[in-house]
Amino acid sequence: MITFIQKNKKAILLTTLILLNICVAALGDEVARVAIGGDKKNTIEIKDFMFNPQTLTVKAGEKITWINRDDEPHTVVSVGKKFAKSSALDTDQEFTITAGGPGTYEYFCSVHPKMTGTILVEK
Ligand SMILES: [Cu+2]
Repeated sequence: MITFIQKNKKAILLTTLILLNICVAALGDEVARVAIGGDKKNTIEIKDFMFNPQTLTVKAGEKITWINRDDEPHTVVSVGKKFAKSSALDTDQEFTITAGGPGTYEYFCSVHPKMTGTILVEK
């Protein structure tokens, strides 16, 4: 009888450990996904002479990154010079700013002024 209980306890302990392990593995996966998502979250792709997304909503203090996926050089220039402008971005080159206070920030590409985009900064 004692032996049976002990075996049973071992089985329960083992099952608990396995379940715990699965939980930790799942959690680790989730954390990794969030980290990747965090990186990509405020990214604006420049492709086919367009900023995508055209309007991006972020929170004050968050980072915003543009990445040029075209073979043409593009720039990011703030209307009214509300943030520093980029240099001419080559293919796959990135440009990052930190969002300022709440408001609407319009920008364009100085090489192709018809290319425009908007950043909405929330509190
Ligand atoms: Cu351009």
